[in-house]
Amino acid sequence: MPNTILIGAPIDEGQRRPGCVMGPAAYRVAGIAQAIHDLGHGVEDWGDLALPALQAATCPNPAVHSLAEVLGWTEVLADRVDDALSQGGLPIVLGGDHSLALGSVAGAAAYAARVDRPLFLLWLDAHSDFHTPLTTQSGNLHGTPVAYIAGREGFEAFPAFPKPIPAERICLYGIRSVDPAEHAALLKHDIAINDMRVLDERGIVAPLREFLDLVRDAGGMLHVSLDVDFLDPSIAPAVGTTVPGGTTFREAHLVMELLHESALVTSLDLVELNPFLDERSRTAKLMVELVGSLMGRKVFDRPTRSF
Ligand code: 4U7
Ligand code: MN
Ligand code: MN
Ligand code: MN
Repeated sequence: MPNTILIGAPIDEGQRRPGCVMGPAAYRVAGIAQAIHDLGHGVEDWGDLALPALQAATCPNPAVHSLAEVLGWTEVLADRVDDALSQGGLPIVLGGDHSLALGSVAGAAAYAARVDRPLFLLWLDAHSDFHTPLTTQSGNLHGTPVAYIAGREGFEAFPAFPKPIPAERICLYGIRSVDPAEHAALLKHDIAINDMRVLDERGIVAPLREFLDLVRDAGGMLHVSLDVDFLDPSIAPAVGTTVPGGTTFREAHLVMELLHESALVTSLDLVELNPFLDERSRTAKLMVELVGSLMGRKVFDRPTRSF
């Protein structure tokens, strides 16, 4: 496995519940670097990114707020994630709200385009995040990254997305809250939508394996974006946008274990942790444990899979 590179992204501007700014610090206090190191991987911590000088930006939708800030974060993150991949590292972006994925995935896409490999996206989230700045009613840009990544119109204020990811290479997983405008747009795109209804019926393994097979067959890179609200609020309360009916402790670990086994993940976001809303750090600790499973921690280390 490549060296892990931690990139702190204390972004709070993509939504309105202050606290995600403390996310990177909470992950460090919860021991994310040590946990990865203990699994035998190299770890570099690049510290927290800073917001660059703001450029004026406007959007026809008056609901949209903090556009200039989100734009600034997008540019700096794209650059740093691209740098980390170019150095042969596995970037883990410590958020910060989900608007950071506008930048992290843009950076991964720029790198993938340069090395001429297809990029795939696994979106672990309660929400589809398929609004554009023109359709969002809340005006919170953390609800827009999948649309940007898929190349939808409405992002004129943003840098052109390096090479939009075709719908067939995007997998939404765990969703259970989709706004009408997102729903209408998703019907026009061939994105794999594994909502909780699908996962309840099929279980969480089969749909994930199908997607991972696509990535493997294509020799692809895989960006995973893990929103805290993918998890059920009963196990992960530290998030501003809780939605009941999320994945359980074991389901979430199993997703991470399968991802580890696949050896396909090339970059990762940890987003939406709001430590101000946590209960005795349990959400931050759970997120670090999930990273442990992704990096190879097992309940029992069988030499072969003969069970
Ligand atoms: B997250 C929402 F209205 N769709 O647009 C919106 F339900 O990154 C929520 O997944 C977006 O947490 C949630 O504000 C964004 C809302
Ligand atoms: Mn650079
Ligand atoms: Mn999200
Ligand atoms: Mn969400």
